[in-house]
Amino acid sequence: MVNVNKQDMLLYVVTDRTWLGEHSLADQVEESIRGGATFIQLREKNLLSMEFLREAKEIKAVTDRYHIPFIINDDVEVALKAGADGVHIGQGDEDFKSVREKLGKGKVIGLSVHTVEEAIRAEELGADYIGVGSVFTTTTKADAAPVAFDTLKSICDAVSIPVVAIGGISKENILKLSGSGVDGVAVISAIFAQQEPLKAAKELLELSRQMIKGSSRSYI
Ligand code: TZP
Ligand code: MG
Repeated sequence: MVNVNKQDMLLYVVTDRTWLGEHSLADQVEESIRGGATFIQLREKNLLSMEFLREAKEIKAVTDRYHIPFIINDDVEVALKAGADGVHIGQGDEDFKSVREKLGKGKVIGLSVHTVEEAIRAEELGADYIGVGSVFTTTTKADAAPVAFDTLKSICDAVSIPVVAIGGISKENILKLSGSGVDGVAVISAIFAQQEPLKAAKELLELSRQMIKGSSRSYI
């Protein structure tokens, strides 16, 4: 049983193997956690199930050691078999209710939303948190639709579950999210495309803390 807190969203790290070089994903994930990552999502778009599962187990061994929540993008079967804390799904993925039935109540389901209506619906459905983006321009996800600051703010005002912003967030622009009400940032390239993921995570965590200060949403 895992409860997602707003603090877990501070530095939400989504994996990507594009920039690994000679490093292993598990090592880079560990570096990001040592730097301050508060949540890990394993995101694989091109792996076969067997390999995905093997990797999920490997990353889970790392997140377990540091007691960091660990979830899987899209694949409910892999999440269950690997003993992950849950899944993250998008609007076009498997139906929320069917995912909840398969996972059970004790697991985390994060849902991507782009509008206030989708956000309210996500909360009604029982999503544990929502991801909102793309808040800035990104090249990491080809079909990422932009979400304006005002929409992001309206979404944060409309729900009480944790909200994490995603898309093109870097140490250069993260403070532009101040005042939106988000509880943290989800990042890929700002960690995995960096020479030193540990250092990058450290800087981003500090900036994320600064960014959420003065947030209009109260901490429970
Ligand atoms: N969903 C919306 S934007 C995005 C995803 C998965 C990509 C985020 O990657 P980056 O490198 O942090 O822009
Ligand atoms: Mg998806």
